[in-house]
Amino acid sequence: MKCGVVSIIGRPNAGKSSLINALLKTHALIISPKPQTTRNSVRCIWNDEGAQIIFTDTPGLYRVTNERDKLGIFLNDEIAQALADSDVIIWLVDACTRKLQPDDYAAAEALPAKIPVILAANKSDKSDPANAFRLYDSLRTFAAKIAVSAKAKRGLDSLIAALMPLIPEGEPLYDPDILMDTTERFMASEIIREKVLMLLRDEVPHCVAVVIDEYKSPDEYPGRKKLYVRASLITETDGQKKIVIGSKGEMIKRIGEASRKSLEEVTGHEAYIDLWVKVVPDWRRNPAALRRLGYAD
Ligand SMILES: Nc1nc2c(ncn2[C@@H]2O[C@H](COP(=O)(O)OP(=O)(O)OP(=O)(O)O)[C@@H](O)[C@H]2O)c(=O)[nH]1
Ligand SMILES: [Mg+2]
Repeated sequence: MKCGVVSIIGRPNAGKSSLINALLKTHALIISPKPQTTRNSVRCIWNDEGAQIIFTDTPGLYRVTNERDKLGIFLNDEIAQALADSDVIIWLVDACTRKLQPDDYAAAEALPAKIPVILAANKSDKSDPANAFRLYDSLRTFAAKIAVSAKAKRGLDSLIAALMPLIPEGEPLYDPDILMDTTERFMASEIIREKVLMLLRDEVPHCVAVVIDEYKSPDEYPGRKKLYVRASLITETDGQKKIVIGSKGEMIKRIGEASRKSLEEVTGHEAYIDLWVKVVPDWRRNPAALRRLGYAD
């Protein structure tokens, strides 16, 4: 048997979470057109007869420019930890890239020297990746270069084939029935955050965190017919709170409705979701608040 950990890193919006969903043929991870969707590194488990690959999703590469940006520091810690724990790294870039950015040079330097790196160019359904390959090739050597499309499900077998020789021998770390190394509560909070990203505009979603206050599943409480979730949406200001609630509560109702549908699909239970909106001033800069919101190790 082979078993190894493969971290996927790259700029925000490159399609890292989408690629893992495509590889696992599920919608396990939340995705959105807005950058900085992913905030925690999450392990997802891929199995076939001879191998288990643990794909670690990471937040988009992010440059902290202000020491008070404690959420940004946490995102970077998540990436650094994932890199350190990897057997192989996939650097996922956008096939449409026309010019390297300062972040790309910083990423090339942050990659550990001893771990093999595969360059994967995503969104190859939109653009020929030849130019992106040429640009990133100038930054370092790669174990392989693969064109993929998470959306069109292209290049996935080639990516697995390129990974396989780099995966060490070893027994599986996870039971083959396990899809993700997270809790149902975490998944529920991510589903709600995905709807916040989908339905709210501009900067507002980035100022929102979700806390699950109560989670009662029929799996644990057989007397219950429905899954009950009570969650708080945390904003930084009163103005954001008003936007999240919307006029006559219309926005929070839409977020709740969309979350309920996704949660029912994922858990297979009828669900009831009770959403509250609370202000925690400046939570993204407040280490104690970040700890309570799950953005701390
Ligand atoms: N055309 C096209 N769009 C894609 C592809 N893969 C992902 N996308 C879109 O790109 C956007 C970002 O996808 P995500 O998977 O959230 O990207 P990410 O790299 O995880 O982003 P962060 O978590 O913010 O770092 C979404 O709107 C996806 O639908 C692809 O292969 N082709
Ligand atoms: Mg993501």
